[in-house]
Amino acid sequence: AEFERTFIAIKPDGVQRGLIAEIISRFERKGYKLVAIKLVIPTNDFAQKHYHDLKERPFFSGLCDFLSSGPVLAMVWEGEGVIKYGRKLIGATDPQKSEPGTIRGDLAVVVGRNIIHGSDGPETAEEEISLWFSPNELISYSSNAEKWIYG
Ligand code: DAT
Ligand code: MG
Repeated sequence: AEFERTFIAIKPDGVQRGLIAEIISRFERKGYKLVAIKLVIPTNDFAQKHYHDLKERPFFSGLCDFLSSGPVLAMVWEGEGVIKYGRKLIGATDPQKSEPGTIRGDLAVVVGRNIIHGSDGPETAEEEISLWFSPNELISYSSNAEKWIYG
């Protein structure tokens, strides 16, 4: 089956803190399918493109400096409702307000170092996937688990 896709990235703090496997496992065990993954150090220019919606905010330049400060694990995950539910797994933007059980709630403390990014809707998902990945990096394959996850 073909489901929606979302862009998920582990920011430099999550990579440096050794949280890659912990974070991937939460998406994987839920039943979502990984369709693209790569480790990249974005340029500051690229970070500004990624966060273009926030360019008027006071924290914009610090945010772009941070995102481009080290390796980012960029991923695309696929599944029914993955855009909205992925945000739920991630938790509120400010980890002080994220529920326990969410990625930010369990693993982060302050908003400026909240370890993970997830697309906030279908349009941004499409935009971010095409910013970070070329079409040939998106891998279409059928998962044997699918019939047990979706029935
Ligand atoms: P989200 O990452 O939950 O989609 P967002 O798109 O509003 O949140 O903001 C993008 C990132 O910018 C966020 O993950 C952390 C940073 N940020 C947001 N609000 C901030 C603030 N008030 N101070 C510092 N950084 C902030
Ligand atoms: Mg956002």
